[in-house]
Amino acid sequence: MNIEEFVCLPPSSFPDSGEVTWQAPSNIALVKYWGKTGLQLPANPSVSFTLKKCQTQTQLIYKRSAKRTKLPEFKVYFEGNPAPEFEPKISAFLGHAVALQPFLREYSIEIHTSNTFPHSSGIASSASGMAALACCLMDVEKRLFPYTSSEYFNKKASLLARLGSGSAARSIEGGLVLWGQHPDLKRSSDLYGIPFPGEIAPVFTTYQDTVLLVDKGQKTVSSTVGHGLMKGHPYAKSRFNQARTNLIKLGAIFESGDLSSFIDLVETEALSLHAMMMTSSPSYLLMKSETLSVIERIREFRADTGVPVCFTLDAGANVHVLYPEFAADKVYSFITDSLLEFCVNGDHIQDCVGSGASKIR
Ligand code: 2P0
Repeated sequence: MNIEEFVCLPPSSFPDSGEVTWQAPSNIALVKYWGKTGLQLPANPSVSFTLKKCQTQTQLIYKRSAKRTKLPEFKVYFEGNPAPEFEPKISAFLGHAVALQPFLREYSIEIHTSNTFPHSSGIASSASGMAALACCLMDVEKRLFPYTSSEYFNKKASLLARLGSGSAARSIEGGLVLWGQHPDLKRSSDLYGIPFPGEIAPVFTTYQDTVLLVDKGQKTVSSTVGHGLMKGHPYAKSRFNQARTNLIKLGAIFESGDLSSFIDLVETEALSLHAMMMTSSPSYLLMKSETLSVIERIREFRADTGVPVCFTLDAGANVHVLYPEFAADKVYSFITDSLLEFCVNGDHIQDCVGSGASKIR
């Protein structure tokens, strides 16, 4: 589909007011999106696990305005308090949304949002936050156009979320989500995320992710700036090709359930992402010494015990420890005994694969 096909026609009538609440999860990429073009289009396709516990819940209250405006008037509240610091990002997001949902110009809106994970945890909430808001907007669209199919709802919610934050495109669907066009993967699109096409071995449907909070500080370089530094990066072309190749390899691994190949590929992706940061101009480092200590301990434990545990990294210092459910007891003892000492106050989040965005009311 082209983006033009997602533009709403004028509805036959406008409700005076309404409210809706959705929650959407965070996700952790296995093949990383790093570098973009145009309007939040990815330079390479990516795939992620949808998470279950790290969620944003958003209530949207909408009222018909006295006059049509260029952008809907809006107010944002975070955990019950006015949150003007979110306004620039939401204003930019709504600017994109009105182009696809012109009916929004008829309304003023209130956005009340909160996270299930602590906001000072260093876990990015842009993916879950933009996905939850996009689902609320799609819910209003469905009220105006009741024949909207659930497939169209999800695709357009993902597309809207992507315009707010690229990785948010992968926070609508559950399980393993593919975002970005690949010639060998049917129905893949740069515009929105879809459930990963192909067979998925059962082991990957209940995978565990313990997020180790080794650093809760503000990142020195934002992801948006980091993506921008891939323009003119000396290794960009090789990196985008590596990601495309890894995606196809991972598709075969999803089918076979080969955990040792999974571990090798996922760790290579994580370190390749950070290698791009370290070789950008200007160069920068988001890993901390604790990040490296955790990685070394995971590799030692795996070599000593044969337990199939591995790590991945987001654009930050925190470590996602990934392992199959059958190894959960052994890995959790290892985490408690050997890894929590590197976390701020021992803080960590115990998460696993989840089922995607859902309507609360
Ligand atoms: C990802 N990350 O695939 C990659 C890997 C973090 C590490 O996309 O500028 O918040 O809003 O598109 O999506 C984080 O960047 O950046 C990210 P924008 P986003 O998840």
